[in-house]
Amino acid sequence: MIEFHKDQTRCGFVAIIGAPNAGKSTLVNFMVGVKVSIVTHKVQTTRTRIRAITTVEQTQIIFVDTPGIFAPRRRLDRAMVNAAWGGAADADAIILLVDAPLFAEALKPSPSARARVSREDTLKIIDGLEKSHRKAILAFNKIDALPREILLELVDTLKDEDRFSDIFLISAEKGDGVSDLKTHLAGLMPKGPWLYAEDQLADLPLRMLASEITREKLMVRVHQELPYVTTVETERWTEKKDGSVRMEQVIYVERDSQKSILLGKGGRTIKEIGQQARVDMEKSFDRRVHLFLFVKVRGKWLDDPQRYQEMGLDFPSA
Ligand SMILES: Nc1nc2c(ncn2[C@@H]2O[C@H](COP(=O)(O)OP(=O)(O)OP(=O)(O)O)[C@@H](O)[C@H]2O)c(=O)[nH]1
Ligand SMILES: [Mg+2]
Repeated sequence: MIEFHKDQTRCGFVAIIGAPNAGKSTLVNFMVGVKVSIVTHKVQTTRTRIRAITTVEQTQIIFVDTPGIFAPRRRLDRAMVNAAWGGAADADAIILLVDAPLFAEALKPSPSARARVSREDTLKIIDGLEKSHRKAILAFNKIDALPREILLELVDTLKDEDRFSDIFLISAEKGDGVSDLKTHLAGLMPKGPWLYAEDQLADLPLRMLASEITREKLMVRVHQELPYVTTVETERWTEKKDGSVRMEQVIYVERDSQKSILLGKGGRTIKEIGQQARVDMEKSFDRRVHLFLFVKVRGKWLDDPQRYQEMGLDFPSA
């Protein structure tokens, strides 16, 4: 049991790292009890570090959600992976989150490419921890989707790895094991004053959260056709007298053909995306939202430093 003295506060950072799609953002959202980071069934959803804050008794824990770590190819990939490792470097504790069902599948005779890649990404992250002399808490996620005996076999394959201080079995979606993990983390945080107000849940400008909400809807709706070539920016945010907000967002794509896909027949696709985003924004901001979406073709936005800055990423030189 952790003992808190009345006048003694603790505060620290917990970075959650892992292969794409492991459930990092789902876990962060569950930990703080609200959705601060977008979640999709696709890999490479999170693009930058997102801080979410929770307070357990005298302890404030700042969770740092990070982009998935994978073998980067494009400039944007590199910026994302750098951001993830940067989050780990600054943290008081690191959780390596593993998609347990996918990791188990990779051990079978003929695994899917997706399972193989995810496992390789995870093993490379363990190497990276080794190189930076950091220990991590290993958390197998999605245990709701895996039989117990397979899970125990899985734990066996990594339990002797000396990079791990502890192993937790959790379901970030259902919440199994999450409160034990949270209590454990609270005990690891260093003494010090809180960095955020007790009721603050995230450290992300509202405009950016609004952009992220639209990007989530976009990824789910047109991801098949437009893999990773869009970015969303909130250009105008106007407070109205009646308490509502009028927002103008720009979705950048690289080519005209991508713009047509995004618009859809008679503008139907973009309209649907806008409606879904607006509903979520109204929930998150607790007010009426008038959302206007514009699609701009900006060839090579993936090589434009300004776009990276808007995403909260450093621009890698090559
Ligand atoms: N069954 C099950 N699915 C989960 C669980 N946690 C997350 N998921 C699903 O896994 C998918 C990926 O979740 P995310 O939270 O976006 O994963 P991520 O690690 O943040 O992904 P990136 O940001 O792309 O690196 C989503 O479809 C989630 O609903 C879980 O505990 N059980
Ligand atoms: Mg994520």
